[in-house]
Amino acid sequence: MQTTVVLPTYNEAENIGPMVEALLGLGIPDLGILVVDDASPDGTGEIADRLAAEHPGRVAVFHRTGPRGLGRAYVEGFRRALADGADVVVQMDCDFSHNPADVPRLLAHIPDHDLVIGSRYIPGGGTAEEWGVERKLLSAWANFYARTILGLRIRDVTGGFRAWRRETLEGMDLSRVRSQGYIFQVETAYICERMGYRILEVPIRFGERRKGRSKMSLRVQIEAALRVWEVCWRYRQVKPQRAQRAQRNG
Ligand SMILES: Nc1nc2c(ncn2[C@@H]2O[C@H](COP(=O)(O)OP(=O)(O)OP(=O)(O)O)[C@@H](O)[C@H]2O)c(=O)[nH]1
Ligand SMILES: [Mg+2]
Repeated sequence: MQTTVVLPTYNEAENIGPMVEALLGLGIPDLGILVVDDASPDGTGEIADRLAAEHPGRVAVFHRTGPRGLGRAYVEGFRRALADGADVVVQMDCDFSHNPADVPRLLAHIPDHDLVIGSRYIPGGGTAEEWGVERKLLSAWANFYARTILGLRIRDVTGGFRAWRRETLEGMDLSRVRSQGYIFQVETAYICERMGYRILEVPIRFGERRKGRSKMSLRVQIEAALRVWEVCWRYRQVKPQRAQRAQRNG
């Protein structure tokens, strides 16, 4: 089973090396890493190239040009991973907020599920201890807001630590994903649940970013909140695959 971890990076020069080493150090057979860098001004892309040279066949780098954005980077990264033969695609942040040691716990459930989510909002999960009350409330509120408007059962719809089966990403049709930024997480969770895929959440502790600066701003957060409504409208016709099949058959 070939597993590809897609790591989007924008100014993660101090984190990319330790993250790649930590992932390779897990000892997961057939694990590859695809770094998707958006021309980071801090030289993350060049560091990633050196890592790829040190670990041929295990680490690859995709240098995006043009407008940057988390959603854009993930869509193109997922496509590349599938084209290169991945059976399972893992997505995670590169700043150690997602603990690489949790990857095996996500992968353990992939044989019986179409999507496995590392979840902060189920018993046993949680957000960074370093966060103040304000930041914790903001994160929980954003998640509650999105899942309530969209009527989702998934508890953590805004997080970005997930393992996807190849068949799920193919069935969801990545070409319809429109999100350019952080709302990508909500959009893909929504499509997946609406289509009736088997989704499991496993608890994770989200940590504070280890090094570097945050790219999240108030403007980005407000934009994401408004985009939830757009996602709601865009996929109103999407029905579970099983229901569609049943309708066609009879
Ligand atoms: N390729 C690419 N990666 C991005 C972009 N924006 C963010 N990322 C990466 O996506 C992951 C999550 O972004 P973060 O900036 O950590 O977002 P966050 O966790 O909500 O906020 P902080 O940790 O507080 O910065 C990190 O690995 C980032 O480097 C982008 O425009 N392009
Ligand atoms: Mg982060």
